[in-house]
Amino acid sequence: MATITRIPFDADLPDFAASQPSIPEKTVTERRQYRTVWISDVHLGTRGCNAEMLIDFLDHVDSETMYLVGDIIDGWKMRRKFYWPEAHNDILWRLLKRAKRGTRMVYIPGNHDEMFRQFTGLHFGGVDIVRRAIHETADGRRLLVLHGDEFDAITLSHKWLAHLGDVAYEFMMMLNRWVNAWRRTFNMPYWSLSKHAKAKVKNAVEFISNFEEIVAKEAGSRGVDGVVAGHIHTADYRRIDGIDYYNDGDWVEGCTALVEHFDGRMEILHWADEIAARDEETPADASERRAA
Ligand SMILES: [Mn+2]
Repeated sequence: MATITRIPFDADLPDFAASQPSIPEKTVTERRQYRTVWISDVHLGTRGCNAEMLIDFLDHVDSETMYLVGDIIDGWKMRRKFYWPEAHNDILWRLLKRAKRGTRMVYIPGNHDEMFRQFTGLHFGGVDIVRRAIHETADGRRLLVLHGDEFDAITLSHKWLAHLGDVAYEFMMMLNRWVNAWRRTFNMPYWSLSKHAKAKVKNAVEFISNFEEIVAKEAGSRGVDGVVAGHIHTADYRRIDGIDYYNDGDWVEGCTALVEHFDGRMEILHWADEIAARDEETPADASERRAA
């Protein structure tokens, strides 16, 4: 008589509820709570992505609502060369976990993850995918939230040119990694090369300020009080013609997030500085560093 072999259907298939990230979640006694968090330009799937820094951020910060303001996954780079270390999986795991824990997650795909734009209006794993959003702050301001490539004429009409810029940018990010690997050897804090380079190059400065003004003007014409964008990898707050312009920066070089406190006050968090400050707070760490 034939015996029936029971196939353990789900025994060896990992499922999200039971899975764990390769870098375990830090047990932080109390995560910093914010009303809202905005991050963008993470560029998962590229070497430029500062995954460890973002993982640290996600393990220390929580919010009622979180906006992923585009370029979270870099589909352009992935098409050229597949690169997907475990730490990048860990970030997706943490974002999905957040949705599961009850954070309202809103994903606004950018130009590097435009393949997700076709899913606009859908809801996946607790994450809403939208093209743009209106966020109402605790102090009653209405903010238009979008990625920002909509206003980048170069990106739209000459995609090849944007890709060329991408190669130069990639080279700069490689230098950034070398500089920082070297700095780490000497226990020096993280330093953003292109942040300093951008501030020195006149064209880059002009490009950034043009972008900011165009985005603010567009938001103003739509009757909102302000705008939150990403895309140009430059965290900033400016009041332009009565419109609040915010940019949440990136997790490639600047490692910044935009947060809203429970009273509606907005703040840009520079996570490298936060880590440095945290390290200084622990005397044990400091003495260890001195001894090294
Ligand atoms: Mn972008």
